[in-house]
Amino acid sequence: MAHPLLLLSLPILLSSIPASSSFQNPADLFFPGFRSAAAGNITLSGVAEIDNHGVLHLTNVTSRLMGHAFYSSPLRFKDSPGGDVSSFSTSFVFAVVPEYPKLGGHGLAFVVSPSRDLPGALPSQYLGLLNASDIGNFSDHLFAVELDTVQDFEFGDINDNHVGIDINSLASNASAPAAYYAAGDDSTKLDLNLKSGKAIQAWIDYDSGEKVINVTIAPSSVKPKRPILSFNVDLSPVFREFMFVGFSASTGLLASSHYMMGWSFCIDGEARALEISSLPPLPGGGKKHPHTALAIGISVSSVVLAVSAVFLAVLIVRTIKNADVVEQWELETGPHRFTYQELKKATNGFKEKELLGQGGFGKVYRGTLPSSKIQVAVKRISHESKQGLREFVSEISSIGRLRHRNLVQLLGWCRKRGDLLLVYEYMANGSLDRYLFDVPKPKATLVWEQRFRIVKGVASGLLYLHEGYEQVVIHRDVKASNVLLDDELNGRLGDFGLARLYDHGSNPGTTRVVGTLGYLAPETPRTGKTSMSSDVFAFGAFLLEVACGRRPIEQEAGPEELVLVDLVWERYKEGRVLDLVDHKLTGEYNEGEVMVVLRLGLLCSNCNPMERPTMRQVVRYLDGEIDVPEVVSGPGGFACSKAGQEHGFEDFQLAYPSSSFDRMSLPSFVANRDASFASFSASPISILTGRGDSG
Ligand SMILES: *[C@@H]1O[C@H](CO)[C@@H](O)[C@H](O)[C@H]1NC(C)=O
Ligand SMILES: *[C@@H]1O[C@H](CO)[C@@H](O)[C@H](O)[C@H]1NC(C)=O
Ligand SMILES: *[C@@H]1O[C@H](CO)[C@@H](O)[C@H](O)[C@H]1NC(C)=O
Ligand SMILES: *[C@@H]1O[C@H](CO)[C@@H](O)[C@H](O)[C@H]1NC(C)=O
Ligand SMILES: *[C@@H]1O[C@H](CO)[C@@H](O)[C@H](O)[C@H]1NC(C)=O
Ligand SMILES: *[C@@H]1O[C@H](CO)[C@@H](O)[C@H](O)[C@H]1NC(C)=O
Ligand SMILES: CC(=O)N[C@H]1CO[C@H](CO)[C@@H](O)[C@@H]1O
Repeated sequence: MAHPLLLLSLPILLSSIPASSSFQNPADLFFPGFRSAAAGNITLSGVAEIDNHGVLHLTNVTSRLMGHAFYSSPLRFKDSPGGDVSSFSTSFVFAVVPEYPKLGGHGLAFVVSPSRDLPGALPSQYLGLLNASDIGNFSDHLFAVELDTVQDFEFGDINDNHVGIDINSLASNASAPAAYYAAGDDSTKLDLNLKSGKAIQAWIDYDSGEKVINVTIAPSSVKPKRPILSFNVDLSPVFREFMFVGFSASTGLLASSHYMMGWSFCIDGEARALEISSLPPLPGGGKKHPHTALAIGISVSSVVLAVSAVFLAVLIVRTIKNADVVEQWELETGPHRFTYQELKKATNGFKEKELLGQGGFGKVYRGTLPSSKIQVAVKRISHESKQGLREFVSEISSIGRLRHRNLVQLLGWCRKRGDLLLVYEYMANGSLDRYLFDVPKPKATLVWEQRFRIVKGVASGLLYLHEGYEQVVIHRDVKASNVLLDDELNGRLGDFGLARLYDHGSNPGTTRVVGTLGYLAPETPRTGKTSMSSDVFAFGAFLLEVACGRRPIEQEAGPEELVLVDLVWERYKEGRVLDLVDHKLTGEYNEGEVMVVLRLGLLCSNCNPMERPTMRQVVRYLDGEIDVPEVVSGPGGFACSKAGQEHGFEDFQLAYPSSSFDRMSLPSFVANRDASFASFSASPISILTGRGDSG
């Protein structure tokens, strides 16, 4: 029913019609897919593209991208430049497919903007909409509804799965966790995961009379009656008379593919209904993400189960005496069981000549698989190793299913009597420590750009272990000698022999302490527990060794220079921390990046696990998305000395001081009851070195 006031204003409305119709402005857009005909009316910029099926790809999973897609013509939102914004309504169907199931990057937005290419905009947390200098400026005239899958503290994001209304800024004026109300039931709110990889429909409605904007999302084409976000705002000062409408999406160091399958938009009316089932299908058939599909649940408590499962598998495989020819595709689908003959042939009978390294629990040989000619590294776990079987089971059940470009992939395994053999991807350039340390002569020196890229890669690999997998995976032995370099010099974390899994949210089990001197978090020997923050501690030591080109603990150096983190902190306080930067870089480095790495190294080395950043934050610092805070307290500031004095280290054992790829490392070190604890200093690392003579 028309409001009397509306009837009164009818003549005015009528008089304005010729003007708008002469502009040939179709205010009723309908794109059930973006097939070639419709695509003619869409302007793409950035990496956005439309595929053969008519799906709009705003971004793929490459880092730091942005994509824009706008309706090519501006739309008239006001009758006159100073007038009120008309009501409008839009609906669209999108999908966010993250590279790793739980880590989105970064998000997408419906945008109303004075321009259709958003000049100067940045990717990552800026969503391709604005940049650091024009943010919050009223003259941007930017309105957006964001579907954000990363929590940006800078912009006060509520979580990593939310919808928000943004006006000239990315600090949302209103936001809500992604969810929807059940159809026909306004009181039951159901969670909705934006980065589920599945099609989600969104509706945005602005009522010019009520001056309210409503945002509704749902996993189907049935529009819930109640919106998830309702915000009272008069958009008239924000909009110009003519504005462009469209979408923007961006990726950061972490990335998602952002897809748009259909879109409708209408001024002064309701956007036409879209039916998900009649839209072009999601690329990849909306299949579950391969990383998810590969993942199976393993918890510490089920290790027993896993042991028996592996025995059973071994038994079954043994009885099936097939030829066992390895095809390329088999290597891509998961760990494969090799025959002993194959691996013997591959490594020339485990010749010394093929030996790549020797570590805590076995020798590593270079090999070439006879069937596929693929180069591999074969780790042979010796019969004597008590750990042998346990490590073996742990490795197969965990790392075989972990996949990330910064992890060394386990390709397969074999068991022959007491010998356990693990087959890994071959890393052409060996382990990182060979390039960093003077003793023995470094293989070659890596320039700063290479080092920084390796550090960022390892951080993202470790973040994947912590947050990207079904379970939290604690690496437990992060260090330069466990970082391997592939032929493109990408840093890859290897040696997951120490990894243990525990379910997200549950307490890490108390296990025998393993790790390497100098990388071991102070709370680990105290509590006997390893956690994500103890990995972060080791990562801090790793950062410092990469920047300074020295080991966390140097045996031969003078007593006051023994502990790298203490030394860095001393110099940092004196304002001359750059003196410690690896002299092999001959002063050629990006000072800003080096400072980020050094500061972050100090932050991660904090004695108090609560003070350390998470790997997710570490990745963001390294990516430059947020500034690393000034380090104001020393890493040992939190009464570390107590750690050692209150508890004996009786059962404390550093089992594997060197990696299997690493010939040169600190001597094996086993603590004993007789060790003197009297001379503990404030740093936990010096506590450990205090007993170094026992090793
Ligand atoms: C663009 O939109 C106009 C108006 O809706 C329509 O007539 C025209 O066919 C469209 N062009 C293409 C190439 O789809
Ligand atoms: C993503 O798109 C960019 C630009 O079109 C391209 O260079 C890159 O190779 C693509 N990445 C993937 C993983 O397809
Ligand atoms: C930010 O974007 C504006 C356009 O909105 C552009 O003029 C400016 O140069 C950009 N600033 C930077 C630092 O890129
Ligand atoms: C806002 O942007 C305008 C035009 O780009 C510029 O002249 C003005 O200085 C900016 N205001 C602020 C507060 O940055
Ligand atoms: C929306 O947020 C921006 C930036 O935080 C602020 O400048 C603006 O006043 C807010 N607008 C409304 C209507 O709340
Ligand atoms: C917005 O949502 C409220 C309910 O929260 C509803 O009363 C109102 O009609 C809606 N407005 C529009 C334009 O959808
Ligand atoms: C620095 C270095 O040794 N780079 C090598 C990494 O591996 C590739 C491929 O084997 C070599 O070409 C590089 O020289």
